[in-house]
Amino acid sequence: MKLYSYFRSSAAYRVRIALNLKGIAYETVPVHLVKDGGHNRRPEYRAVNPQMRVPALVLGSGEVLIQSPAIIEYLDETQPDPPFLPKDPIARAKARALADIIACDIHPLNNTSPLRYLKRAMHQEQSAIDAWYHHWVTEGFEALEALLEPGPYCCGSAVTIADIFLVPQINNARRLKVPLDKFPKIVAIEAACLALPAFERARPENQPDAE
Ligand SMILES: N[C@@H](CCC(=O)N[C@@H](CS)C(=O)NCC(=O)O)C(=O)O
Repeated sequence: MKLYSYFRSSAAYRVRIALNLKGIAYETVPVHLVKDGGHNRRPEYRAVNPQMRVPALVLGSGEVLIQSPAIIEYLDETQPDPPFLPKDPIARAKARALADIIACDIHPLNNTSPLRYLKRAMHQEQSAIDAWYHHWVTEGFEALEALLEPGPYCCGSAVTIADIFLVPQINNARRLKVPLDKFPKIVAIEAACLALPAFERARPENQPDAE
């Protein structure tokens, strides 16, 4: 498999963790999201993913999958071991809800394109953009902190999609200097996950395109 990725992309980070947890070997194809206005906007990459975002996963068959939640579900469906969701339907819905807080309610507001739009089209100062970023991460993390069950992982003793989505979002929050002292459960889960080789190998600084 080939993963179009950018070391700092949290959506690509999710898929790197998922591939590592499943023990699937893949080749990284770096797509720089900042240089020259973003290499993701070049026609070569647009031909891979018309949405011009990373990640995109190219399967052995040549089929291209986009959108990290869809890719992660595909991996879990085609290679069920280890499972990314608990067996019990209520527990599954809860794990999905934690992942959705990040994927649907935090990440889209703080992604490269919306932040760039705030700056260039809406003429916002960097301080206002930083405040926007901090606000949505803090609000989302407050909800997560209240919902998290006793660890070591988001949903108890096994890693689930909630951890796969949470760890990259914490990395982003740290990079953008969001204070995390109000979130001891989130920080403890991050430490537990990063102690696992699948998470460690997926870290931005361990990628071939890391700067
Ligand atoms: N919902 C998508 C989000 C993908 C996404 O927005 N990726 C960002 C990096 S984290 C990106 O490629 N941004 C480039 C841009 O917006 O120009 C997913 O989960 O795959």
